[in-house]
Amino acid sequence: MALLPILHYPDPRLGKIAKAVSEFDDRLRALVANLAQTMYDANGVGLAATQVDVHQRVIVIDTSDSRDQLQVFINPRIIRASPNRRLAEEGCLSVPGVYDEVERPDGVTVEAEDERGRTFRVDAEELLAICIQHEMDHLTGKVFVEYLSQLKQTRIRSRMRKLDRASA
Ligand code: K1U
Ligand code: ZN
Repeated sequence: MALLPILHYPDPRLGKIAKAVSEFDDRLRALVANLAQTMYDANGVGLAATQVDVHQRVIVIDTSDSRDQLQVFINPRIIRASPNRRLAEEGCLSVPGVYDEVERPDGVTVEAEDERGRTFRVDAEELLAICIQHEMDHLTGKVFVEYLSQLKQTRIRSRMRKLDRASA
């Protein structure tokens, strides 16, 4: 297993659209293992392949307190979204140190494949529902700060560029 470098906003590679996975092979399973290790190492609750510059529709999530309930979603699609929306605080490993509120449906049903290509469905609420939607946005090139005002986005971009220059 390996730790993968996480891209930082506003890196243009975060804007790429991921392609559907068609081969459920050892290479895919190695990517999933590396994504999971990278997420746990960074203390995140989710990670999308886009964030490590791999443009395939793969996400990993673990919202458990015990950090031993990994969920893997390959080619995820939302088949039901609640009409009720909720504002909740989000963060992102690609935008370290930035937290802000985003409004999203408060529940979703997601269909996806697992690492062996088997289709399953999950009814998600609360943090899991937020996290699935946030990670699926990454797969279409969208970072959560793009829901915020232009003023906030400009400030965040400038702050992130300074941070990345300081750590270079
Ligand atoms: O970078 C990512 O996409 C992972 C991200 C997932 C996420 C967390 C919370 C709301 C939406 C999406 C994180 O893991 S951010 C760090 C974190 O652990 C966290 C931040 C805010 C609330 C709960 C957890
Ligand atoms: Zn994110």
